[in-house]
Amino acid sequence: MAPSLLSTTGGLLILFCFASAVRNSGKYCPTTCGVADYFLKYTPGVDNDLDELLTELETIANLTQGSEETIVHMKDSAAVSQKTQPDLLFKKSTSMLEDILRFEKTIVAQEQQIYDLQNLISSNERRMADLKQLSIQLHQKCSEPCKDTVEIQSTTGTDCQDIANKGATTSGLYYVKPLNAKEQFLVYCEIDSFGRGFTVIQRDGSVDFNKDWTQYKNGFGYLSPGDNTEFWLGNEKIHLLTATTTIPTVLRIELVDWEGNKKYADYNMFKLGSEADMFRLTYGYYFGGDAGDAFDGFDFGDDPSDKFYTSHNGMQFSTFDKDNDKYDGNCAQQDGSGWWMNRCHAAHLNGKYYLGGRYTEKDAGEFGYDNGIIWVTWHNRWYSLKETTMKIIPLSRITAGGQQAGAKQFAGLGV
Ligand SMILES: [Ca+2]
Repeated sequence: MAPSLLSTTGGLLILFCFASAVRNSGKYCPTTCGVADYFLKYTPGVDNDLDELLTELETIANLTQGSEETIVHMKDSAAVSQKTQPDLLFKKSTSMLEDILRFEKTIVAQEQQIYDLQNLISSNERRMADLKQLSIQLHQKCSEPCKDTVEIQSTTGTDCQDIANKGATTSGLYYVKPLNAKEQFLVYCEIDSFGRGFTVIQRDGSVDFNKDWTQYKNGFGYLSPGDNTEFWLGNEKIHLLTATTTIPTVLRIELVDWEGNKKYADYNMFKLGSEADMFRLTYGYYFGGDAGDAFDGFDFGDDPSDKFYTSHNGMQFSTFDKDNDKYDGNCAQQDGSGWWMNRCHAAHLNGKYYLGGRYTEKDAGEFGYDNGIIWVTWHNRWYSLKETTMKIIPLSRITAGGQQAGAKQFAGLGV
């Protein structure tokens, strides 16, 4: 009996754990649907366990019946023996009476066991009914369309500065439609108290940025009104946002390390080429910041050509499935990211996330190259930054309120 009872109870405990997880997980309907399916798959198993319990109870009941018949038979035999041969069978009948007492005790114990088992069955049946009810509720919930509670602001414009110029003062999600764009698309606008509207094009942290050409072209990850999710806006959109503007665009890069320090670097006249030109990165010049100019390359001391071959201005975009770098091998594949690879990099903001920051060649997988989230003019190539943000703003607005104001405004991912 015991193993069957244990497995039944254990199975129910697992089910209840999942039931509470559903409630806690809240808003993501697909997960809830998955749990409902799980319940339905599990129900026949629990039903089988209950059937087995019933069968075993019947067996015990039969055994008890048999014992009772034996006792009656023994009592009769003792009576007959005492009548016919009282002297010879006296000792034997005494022993038989002791056996009868033992049997009677066994029967009482078995009846108690049956009573307990019946209680357990009733309890299991109640729990099954509860589970069925829960399953029905989940089904109803999952058949409703998933409600999107994300708030999208109503102001639209060619970019976030245009939206701020129209009076928007709240950071959040907005639709923008740059001059040559065929359709509008969603962006996160960071609007500060100086009326500056930054269009955020990248937020990186723990999410895997090892994606293919098409994903980098169209964008991936999630935009959120609270700016606490990670994403790549998409090369095509970044191209549209920067290609047709009459005022030069400043790219602001913001970095956070594992000690919580924040630094930034600005590049003026930032543009992304079209897909025909492999989304080539160009900028006019380093516009300042306290993180240093890693886009200009870095002299690692390995080779005199280090700086030349790790600069990024003028590089085309590479992904593991589209190698446009200046290296015999495939930088994007070896470093697990899409980026404006040279041979390969001094800045690598779509790199791999390393908890705590410091990592080694051994940590870096099969290739063993520096594949972290790197800005080498601040921390060396074996230190992976905790968070990065890339955002753009027209040059005419960047200095409003002072250069440092933008850096102070930067709140971080809040994790
Ligand atoms: Ca190559």
